[in-house]
Amino acid sequence: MNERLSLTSRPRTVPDSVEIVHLGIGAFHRAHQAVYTEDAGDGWGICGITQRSAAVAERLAPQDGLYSVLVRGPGAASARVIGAVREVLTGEATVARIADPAVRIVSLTVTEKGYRRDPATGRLRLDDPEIALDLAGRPPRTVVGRLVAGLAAREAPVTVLCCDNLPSNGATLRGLVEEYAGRSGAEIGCEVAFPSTMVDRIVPATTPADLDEAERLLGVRDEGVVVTEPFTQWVIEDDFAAGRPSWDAAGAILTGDVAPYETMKLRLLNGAHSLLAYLGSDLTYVSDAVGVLGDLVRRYMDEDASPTLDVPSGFDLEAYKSSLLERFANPALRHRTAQIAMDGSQKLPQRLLGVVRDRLAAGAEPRWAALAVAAWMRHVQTAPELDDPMAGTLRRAVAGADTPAAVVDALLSVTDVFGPDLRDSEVFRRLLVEWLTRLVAGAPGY
Ligand code: CS2
Repeated sequence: MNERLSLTSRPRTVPDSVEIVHLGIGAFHRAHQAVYTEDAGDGWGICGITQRSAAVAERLAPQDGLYSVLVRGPGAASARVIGAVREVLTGEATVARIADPAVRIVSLTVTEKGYRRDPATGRLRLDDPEIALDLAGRPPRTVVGRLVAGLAAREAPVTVLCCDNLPSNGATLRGLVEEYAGRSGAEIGCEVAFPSTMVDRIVPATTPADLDEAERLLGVRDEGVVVTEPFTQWVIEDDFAAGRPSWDAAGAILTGDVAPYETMKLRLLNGAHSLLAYLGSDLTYVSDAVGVLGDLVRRYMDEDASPTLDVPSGFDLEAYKSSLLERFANPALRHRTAQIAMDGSQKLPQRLLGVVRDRLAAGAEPRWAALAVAAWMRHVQTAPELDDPMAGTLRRAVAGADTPAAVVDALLSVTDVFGPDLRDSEVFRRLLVEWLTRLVAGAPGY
């Protein structure tokens, strides 16, 4: 494949060893951490492990792990081939791969629901049937079960690097690992660091048109194309037990405290994304939705989210918010609102409900955040298929609720999402009922 590629699109390095095991080798990892790892230039190789389906392994194996990243900006598209992924395996391999002493980092992008945590408290869901089966002693199949078994089988120090959009993702994962290890009786003898990270790059699902575009640009057919935007950001807590690639040389920010970046990104980018996805659900793409709802997104950011943020010193918040709106408006990126709308129960707490809580505590009314939550409630009630791990609970809650107030009360009672504090907030309830009434009437009036 290499000789046919132009110099600029060839892999910069093709490592001959594996030091990173990555759980969840979907499009996001390949468009983000794998690119940083290659650009760091230290030759660290990645073993990617698929979580739910073998499709990525089947697509990448015949290509020797090589795949291309197609960048679609407002200008011309570009494509380059990444060589950092050296092995692609399926889930059963996880424990043995983590146990390998040559491995120094285990990173994860398994989506919010992959952790099987309680969305409101962040704690492991012991009533999750798969967690219960793992704890009962079968060879583990859950991410946390496999991670614990792998860590228990090692002696050499290792870093577990969570790259999902969860609050305090490193500490959260440490809590899940400790809880699971305690309950399963697993003994983790090696030193393990759990730094937190903030990851950012919009990565829509790849379409057949993306495969064709990459082929046109590269001159070779790649079945493993991932498509993304020009922007990329990675902020990492610099706390590693066994070294790391020079990700800083590739543009990552290594810092002592990720929290301010993480809260800002979750509440501004992801919060706005969810607002667009639920309120703009009749529009297929985010770029169309932001064309119609851009002013409202700006009001959510300015009036609700911004006052809750602890902005890192020297950081230009206004420029950041404007850049988000520009990124959302990128017409070349066919990012479907439906892709963002899935798994709302797992996303709402860190994206919108933290904003709601902080504004209520300050005596303010989080109008726009409440509108986004009301739009999610409408989605729960009316979506032809609700793609959410809590779909059963949510649909049962709204079955028979025949007024907006009844729907609001039924969903607020799902304390796994809202917690008892928001369930009992009169102000929040009133805002939700007002908005849902207007949404149902088809006259939102914002
Ligand atoms: C999106 C994110 O699908 C979603 O829920 O909000 O995947 C978003 O595109 C990324 O976090 C951007 O960094």
